[in-house]
Amino acid sequence: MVHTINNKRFAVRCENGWIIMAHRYDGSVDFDRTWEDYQEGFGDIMDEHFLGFNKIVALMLNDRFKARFELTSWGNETTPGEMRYAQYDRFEIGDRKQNYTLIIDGYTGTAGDSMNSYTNKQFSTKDNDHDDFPGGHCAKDSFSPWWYGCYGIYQANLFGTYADGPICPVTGSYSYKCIFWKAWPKDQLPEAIIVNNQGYSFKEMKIKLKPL
Ligand SMILES: [Ca+2]
Repeated sequence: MVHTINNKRFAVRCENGWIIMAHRYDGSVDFDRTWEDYQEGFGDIMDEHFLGFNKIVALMLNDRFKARFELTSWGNETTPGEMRYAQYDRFEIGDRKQNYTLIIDGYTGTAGDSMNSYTNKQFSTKDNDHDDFPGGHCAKDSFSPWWYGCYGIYQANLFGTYADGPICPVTGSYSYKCIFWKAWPKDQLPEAIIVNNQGYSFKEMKIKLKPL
């Protein structure tokens, strides 16, 4: 249970002092949801869920946070799945008036830095377009909310479609529609679909926060 300085009380799931902000591992919860859903949060904190911006912003008012993105690959008959992470020493999310603008910096980790292009980007959902692309609507076109820039710099899409295996079944003129991370993994798919890892979809992803 968290009790913030602005008098909000809510339950969170913690792991070694890290608060789970988002968790996906079986596709049981749809992440292509509305702006209001992302404000309120959805899913069960013990299962797949997104904590919700109302709570995340309350946390941000309380403390300064670092963030850790954990990605687990599927593996195959001979190689087990592997967990790698990207940690950021600076992680801030602006309030509702700022459309939950992300500030992210200070990468260390093993998964590569696929978040650097998203700093200073506002959040978009299928019903609320705040991306940098005047001619399109990235969240709607990609079936996934995110802190979008424009099409040319897609690097990560962790709220994309959940695939039941490593190959993203969602196709179209642009890929990157499943749980995608540009920097990893490079060697687990046939050559034809590993370009920027756009055809890969992770088995599990977690975004966690810890006070500095
Ligand atoms: Ca747009």
